[in-house]
Amino acid sequence: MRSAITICLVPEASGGPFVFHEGLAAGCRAASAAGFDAVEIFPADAHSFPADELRKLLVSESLQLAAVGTGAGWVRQRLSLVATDDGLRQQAVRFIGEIIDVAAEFGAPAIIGSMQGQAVNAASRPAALDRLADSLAVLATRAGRHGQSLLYEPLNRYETNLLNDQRAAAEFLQSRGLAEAGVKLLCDLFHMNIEEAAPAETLREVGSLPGNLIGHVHWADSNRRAMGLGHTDARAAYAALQTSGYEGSLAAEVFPLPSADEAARQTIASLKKLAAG
Ligand code: LER
Ligand code: MN
Repeated sequence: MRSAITICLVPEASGGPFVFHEGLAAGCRAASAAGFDAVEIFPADAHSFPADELRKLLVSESLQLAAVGTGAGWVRQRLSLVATDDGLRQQAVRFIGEIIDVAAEFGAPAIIGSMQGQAVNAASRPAALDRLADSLAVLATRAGRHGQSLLYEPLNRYETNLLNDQRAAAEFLQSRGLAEAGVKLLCDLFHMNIEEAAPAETLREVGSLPGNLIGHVHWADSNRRAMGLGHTDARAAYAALQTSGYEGSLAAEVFPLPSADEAARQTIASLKKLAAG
């Protein structure tokens, strides 16, 4: 499994659960110094994505790009894949599609987290899920043209009313033909701590489904601090991922607490300890 850490390039998301907020170069240098294999980037949009600078930094800092977030479309423009206004929904699909294209240049997938949006109320949830499925199908096709998967992230109930737990999301992806189209689950252990009865059990279960559905992991403790600073059973989660043959990234999407460097150091320490057995 590959270690990764988040770099946020969006000032409006400066209070968000990302470790580095001081620009791309500073983030890559700090990630490399802490010993990470890869970075996950949260850009403002595809047009401002610093592709040339990133290409150089990945070489000079010996890093890979693990994934690219799309949530700025929600944070800055309130775009969502389930918007009832079809024009807005198409704008959301376009926003993410463009990020899929730039991420693919680096061999990385895009993440659908906050951009999934929310149903207006319980009664409108089925229709919202239909819109989500239609949007994901279009985006999975676009990612597939680059040979990339698309990451769908179930969020906890305080952030969405669409799909909160991994099993429900897996069932959704399978029953709508989206798993087959290349949509994979992003398992965020912070959200899972809220929604799953036993996160490690769930990882084992969705990790054993046909098609290897786990595409990415946000490696966060129960309080959204670096792993080891909360009460998540990291060993059980790690063992479940090993059992399911997961070979992707464990990306620290956590608050920079007590400081960004300390969160980075703590994450690497937790991973080294687990890898050592
Ligand atoms: C995004 O990866 C995520 O986990 C959401 O909670 C949005 O912050
Ligand atoms: Mn996440």
